[in-house]
Amino acid sequence: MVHWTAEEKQLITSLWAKVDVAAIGGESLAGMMCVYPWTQRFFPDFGNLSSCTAICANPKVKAHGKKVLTAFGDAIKNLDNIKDTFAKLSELHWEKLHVDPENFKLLGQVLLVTLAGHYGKDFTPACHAAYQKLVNVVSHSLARKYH
Ligand code: HNI
Repeated sequence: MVHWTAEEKQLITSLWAKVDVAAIGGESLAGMMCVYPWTQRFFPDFGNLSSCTAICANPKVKAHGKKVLTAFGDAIKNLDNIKDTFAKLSELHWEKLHVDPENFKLLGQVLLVTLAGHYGKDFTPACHAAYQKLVNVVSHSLARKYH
């Protein structure tokens, strides 16, 4: 099980309190689809993904990004129990969606870059390290039910 120091918890929750979940979620998901275009194939019903401009303006991408980042918020509320929190989501991504878990890492990295871009001053090296650990744990937990 992961151990979080009091400082890490504090860094994560205090930045999270400032995060605009809809904006950052939409931008992160859109960023992943632009930078790693093969990830688009998981979203065949999302409409126009023909360019980065189209992806960034796509309302389905925005809405789904918000949903994904809301789930990150659930992880933050349950830092000591992320695995159980994501058990159902892990099953869904494996059994129904067939998302390769490598993609969880890609989204995690784009999320870090997006947070740095928006909250630069608050996104200190220590905060960055805590969030790197968080995205690693999230991607691990989502991959747990894979077999
Ligand atoms: Ni993901 C659906 C959370 C990464 C592809 N995903 C969800 C839902 C949540 C969610 C929440 C909605 C579930 C429901 O409807 O019950 N996804 C997360 C989280 C991550 C993540 C927290 C973090 C790394 N998902 C990814 C990645 C991909 C992905 C990296 C593909 C590249 N997810 C999907 C797809 C769906 C989905 C596809 C279904 C979308 C739809 O059509 O509604």
